[in-house]
Amino acid sequence: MTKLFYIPGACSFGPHMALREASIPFSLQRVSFVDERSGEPIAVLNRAAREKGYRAVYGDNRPFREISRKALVPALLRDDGMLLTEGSAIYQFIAQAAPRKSLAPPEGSREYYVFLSWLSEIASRVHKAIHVISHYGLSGDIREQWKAGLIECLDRAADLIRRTGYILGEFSLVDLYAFMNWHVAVDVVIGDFSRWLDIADYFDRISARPAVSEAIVTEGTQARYFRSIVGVGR
Ligand SMILES: N[C@@H](CCC(=O)N[C@@H](CS)C(=O)NCC(=O)O)C(=O)O
Repeated sequence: MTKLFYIPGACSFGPHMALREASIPFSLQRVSFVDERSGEPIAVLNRAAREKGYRAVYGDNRPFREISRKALVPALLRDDGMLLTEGSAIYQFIAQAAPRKSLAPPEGSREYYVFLSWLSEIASRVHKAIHVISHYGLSGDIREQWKAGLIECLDRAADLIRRTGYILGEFSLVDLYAFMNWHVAVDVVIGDFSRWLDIADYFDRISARPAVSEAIVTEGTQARYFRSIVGVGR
């Protein structure tokens, strides 16, 4: 059975929601962290833990590197034994594995390339900005430049949502990828939601989807903020 390696509330949350949207049978394998030297569990992977040294583990404290050399989530072990990494590839795989669910535009269509373009942009401008700002403690001009790129991308997505209800005009996995990163961007980088209050109903619509609610409940407290950020802004 397909297996998703995940960290609660991390970027593996998007593929988790997507697998549920696609109704693909899957199991979840949690990845956690231990101190490199002592082997003691690390509760939160923050900058201090990174500086001390850590190891990602799964199951019975087995090194996650045995599964994926880069040791990052999401990592999706397919039924045929292939390990797929990188969120943008995983969303494409999930959409294509469930064609009747219409989670992406038809492969090869013009719209499909717009879908790919958004996946790539969210990965490289939004998620990467969150990553470098939060994990490497960027400050000053460099932080502002990453933040401006992230906001510019989300503003363009917001314009499309205002016009047509969803980023691609109808629901697709790009909305889940944006939904998740938008929350983390507000939480970690921007600090408040006021800039996008007029599209709060979009976040309500996404978080009310059964697949999304199930993923939030399954991942527990660390995923709860995916519901709360709009409320905080209101
Ligand atoms: N480019 C990768 C980024 C993956 C990534 O940074 N994953 C983070 C969680 S959001 C992770 O596994 N962090 C654990 C670590 O840094 O050791 C993607 O888009 O999937």
